[in-house]
Amino acid sequence: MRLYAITDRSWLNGRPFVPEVERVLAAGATFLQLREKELDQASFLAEAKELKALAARYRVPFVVNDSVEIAVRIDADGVHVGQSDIKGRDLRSLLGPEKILGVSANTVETAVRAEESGADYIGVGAVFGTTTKKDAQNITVQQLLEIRRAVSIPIVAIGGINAANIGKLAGSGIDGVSVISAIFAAPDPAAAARELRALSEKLFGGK
Ligand code: TZP
Ligand code: MG
Repeated sequence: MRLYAITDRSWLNGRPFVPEVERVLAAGATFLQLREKELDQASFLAEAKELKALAARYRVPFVVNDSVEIAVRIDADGVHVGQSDIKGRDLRSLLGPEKILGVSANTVETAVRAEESGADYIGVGAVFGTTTKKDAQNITVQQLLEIRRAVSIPIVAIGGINAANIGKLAGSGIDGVSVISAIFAAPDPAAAARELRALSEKLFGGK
């Protein structure tokens, strides 16, 4: 979970998508999520298949955002869902016991419920200001600590994390960071990923 990269082609300014993702994997991303809010379903499906094969070559787990149906259909390693994607469904049953289930949670209550429902990890944020997700609610490092104490599954922090502010998460007990724009909007996404991976290892690797 140390450097969890989430795709968002809108930050790439037309630069080719799959080659950039491959460079980010080669540079040390440890987890990959396809999250493309603007793609139609057919394109999302095609891209998901392509990234699944790519991530497998780098031995990095690959999950798709939002849709457990697509995750199952392409036999992804798993799915990452937000609270609004759950809708009272038993996603663990739909996904099967071996797959990765990630859930976004930014309160103790939703985090505990996610763990009880079979989540393998939770994503918590936004820990810093972000423009990537317009409706992201900010949480404090104190709230992050409270969530850390309430669950025992791995936690990745998300939201506005970059090389300049990642140090503020030291001591929060997280397992790693989840990053979109600090990687994909960087002039050199691979270099950004390399730097973030090194920082994340230093800050969160000693547990
Ligand atoms: N969930 C909470 S904040 C966020 C998501 C998907 C956006 C993270 O993107 P960035 O660019 O790393 O701030
Ligand atoms: Mg969602």
